[in-house]
Order: sequence, then C-alpha cells, then structure tokens
Amino acid sequence: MNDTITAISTAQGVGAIAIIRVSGDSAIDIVNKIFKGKDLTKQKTHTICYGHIVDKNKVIDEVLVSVMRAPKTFTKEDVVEINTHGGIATTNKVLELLLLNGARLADAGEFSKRAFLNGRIDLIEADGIMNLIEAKTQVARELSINQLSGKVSNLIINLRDKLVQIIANIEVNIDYPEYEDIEQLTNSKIKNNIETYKKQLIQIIKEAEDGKIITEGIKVAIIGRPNVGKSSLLNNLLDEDKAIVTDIEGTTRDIIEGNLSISGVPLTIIDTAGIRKTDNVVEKIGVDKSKKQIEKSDLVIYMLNNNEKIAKEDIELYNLIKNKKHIVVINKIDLEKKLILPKEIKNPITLSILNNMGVDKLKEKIINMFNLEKLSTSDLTYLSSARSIALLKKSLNYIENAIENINNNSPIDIVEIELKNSWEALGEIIGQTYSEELIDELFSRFCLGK
Ligand SMILES: Nc1nc2c(ncn2[C@@H]2O[C@H](COP(=O)(O)OP(=O)(O)OP(=O)(O)O)[C@@H](O)[C@H]2O)c(=O)[nH]1
Ligand SMILES: [Mg+2]
Repeated sequence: MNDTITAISTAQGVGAIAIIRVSGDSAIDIVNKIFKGKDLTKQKTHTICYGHIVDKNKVIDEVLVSVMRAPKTFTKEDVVEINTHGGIATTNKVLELLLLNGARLADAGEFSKRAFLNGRIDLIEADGIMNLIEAKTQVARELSINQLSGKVSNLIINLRDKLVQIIANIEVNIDYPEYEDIEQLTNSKIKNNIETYKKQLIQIIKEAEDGKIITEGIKVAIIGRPNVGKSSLLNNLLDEDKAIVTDIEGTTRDIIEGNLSISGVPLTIIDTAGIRKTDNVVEKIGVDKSKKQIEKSDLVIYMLNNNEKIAKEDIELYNLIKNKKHIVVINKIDLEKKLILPKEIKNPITLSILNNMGVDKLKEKIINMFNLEKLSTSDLTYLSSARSIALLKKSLNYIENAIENINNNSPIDIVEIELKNSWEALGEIIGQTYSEELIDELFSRFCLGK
C-alpha cells in the first residue's frame, strides 16, 4: 500500500484559484475528513463537488473538489484535486489540514514518479511533461507535446523491435541449428541488417540533437579582445542598451546575458570581458570567466577589429575556440582597414555595428549553421534530453562493436552480446531497465506538485 501524498500544484502566490492535489489509497478519505458538502467517499469517479474546507467547524475556504478514482488518473491511484481560492495563506492552511489528517507532503516530481512506476508514462513522456512546463517558444511546446503523447517513445519502441528481430533470429540459429525453415543468418546478411539499423539510429541521434536545441536553446558566447565591439553586438541583437559600451578597454568585467528567439529557437547571448593579459584583479576574474564561457557555449562568435593589426592574443584566443562551433566576425569596417587576417582564420562576416551593418548576415549564418529554418517546420518527433542522447550514443557504440566483430569474423554469439547491450541502452531511455537512484534523480528535477 502506498502512502498518500499531497502538494500545491499551482504556482505559489496570489491568484484567483489554486489547486492542491492529493494522490494515494486514502486520498478520498483524507479530503472527506476536512470537507463539508456531499460525502466524497460515495461519489462516482471523475465528479466535481461544491463545498467547504473546514477546520473542525470553522470554514477555511469555499472550494470545488474533483474526485478521480484509480486507475484512470495521472498517477493511476485515487486522486483528489481541491480548487481553492488562490493565495498563500489559504492554500497553506488547506495543505496543513491535509497533512494533519494523514497525507504526506510530496517530494518534487513525486506525482510524475508514481505515474511512471505505475506504468502510466515512460521516461520520455515524463521528460515531455517537464519540457512542456518549461517551454518558452511555440516550437518547444509542440516538441514537448509530441514527447508527452508517446509519439516520440514509439521511435524507440520501433527501434528496439527491429533489434529484437535480429537478436531472435540469431538465437534461433544458435539454439536450433536443425530448424531448416528458419532462415540461417550468415555474417554478411546480419551485417546488412545491422548497417541499415545503424543508419536509422544515427538519424535519430541527429534529430535528438536538434530537439535539444529546441528545448534548451543555443548558448552563444561573444569572445574577443577588449574594445572590439562585443557589448555593442549584444545590445544590437537584443535591441536594448543592456551592456555598458565605452571606448575604454576592459569596460565589461562580468558576464552579461540576454535572450532572443530566432526562428522560434531561444538563443542566450553571452557578452564577456575582453580577453587580454591584465594585472587588474577584477578584470582578471572577468577574463577567466570569459574563458569558461567558451567551454559552456554551443557557439562562439569570435570578434576582431578591422581597425587594429592582429595581435598575439587574437591568435591565442582563436586557438582556444577553433575546435568549437564558431563564427568569425570582423567589426568596425567603417574604419580604416589595418587588420590582415591570418590564413588559418577563414570565412569572416564583416560588420559595422555602429552603422547596423552586417548583423542580419550574422543571424542568417546562425540560422544556417543550426538548421533553424528546417527545425521550426519539421514534424518535431524528436527526443531532446541530454540523457537520451547519451544513451542513444551508447547504443550506437555497441552496434559499431557488433559490426567490427562481424568484420573480424568473430563467433556470432559475441556479436549477439553487443546487440543485446545496444538493445538495453535503448530500454534505459524509456525506463525499461532502470535503477532506483536514477529514477529519484530524474524526477527530483520536477517542480513540487507535478
Ligand atoms: N567605428 C566603430 N566603432 C564601434 C563599432 N562597434 C563598436 N564601436 C565602438 O567601440 C567601442 C568599444 O565597444 P564595446 O562594445 O564596448 O567593446 P567591447 O568589445 O565590449 O569591449 P570590452 O568590454 O572592453 O571588452 C565603443 O566606443 C563603441 O562605440 C563599429 O562598428 N564602428
Ligand atoms: Mg564589453
């Protein structure tokens, strides 16, 4: 028997109404103890009753109570939702009464965790709930609803199915070599099947990386020496004077962030302190922070000044970013050209932020680099969490091992082990094989009452 949990499911604060959710075997009994109106224990499932929440005989609030009996509920347990008037004092008082009468305060994400453990949702669908709550753009919302509805889970279920067919065929061949009506798999035949399968897996990984961009957005760091115009670019992109711009080198000392959306994809633009050797303690901290931003970002905009000769620091900085996704921009083309671009730095976009020239070209380049135009028009049946992507890649790794074993003419049962490992990694994505800690970890990211 599960204990009965409760939490305030709406955002805490002043509002017209708030919802307090109760789930578990005693949900209806517990609410019935503090409810004055119809006897809730006698109500049919999925009905709403009008009444009052009372503390002994004192009325706490006028409410509507929804009674939903297992199993057709979010958690597959008995669920009661109390619609109270919004406001911190009322909701907290009702919550307190529920706790006094036998409910336990739910952990963050515990309702969703129960939905998962009771087989109502899988882990991709759980991710979908979380992503939907957090979606900031319409594209992210659409992707999340596809995850929530099970459409994305089917991708994995179908992949696993294909793999199981190959595994089953191998097993029959090993265990029943005398069965002649079952196709005898040769190494070359398996190889073809596995190669086709591998292609599909790679495609899903590619799309999942697009999905990650849609839900999490793209982190863009603007990096360059002092005074090249980084803060000017941030302000131009955001269309506001967010960062201080002066002609003094080392103006920006801390990280400044702003958000904008391009083709429905959220971009976080990070303006950093100009990177140079400095003895100033504050500026030095800023420079170190800038270098850390390079690591964290998905895209680096590397900025040079058209009006200055290339410096040793420019080259050092370029070496730091050249293996990351990056765009080279040359700013201040309205001024005399003193910059001679070294051969290794290629395809620059030229800008004069002061005259608002070239920024559109930069945006276009970002759209092309991340395929943003295509993303917002595709059917958005993508995985998107870093966890799923890591597991897809793990699964792909095993497939690659299997192909290598086939090429080396290893015994077929060695190949089969790799295929089974690959199948298990896919199972972890939907939560078919999971450990208790992982589940706790995953659901603790949820907000309270979800
Ligand atoms: N002529 C010209 N000046 C520019 C242009 N863009 C920026 N500036 C000027 O260059 C100076 C430095 O600009 P910032 O945006 O503060 O440069 P920064 O890279 O953020 O500098 P730090 O914060 O010190 O690293 C300011 O005086 C800007 O007005 C441009 O396209 N042309
Ligand atoms: Mg600056």
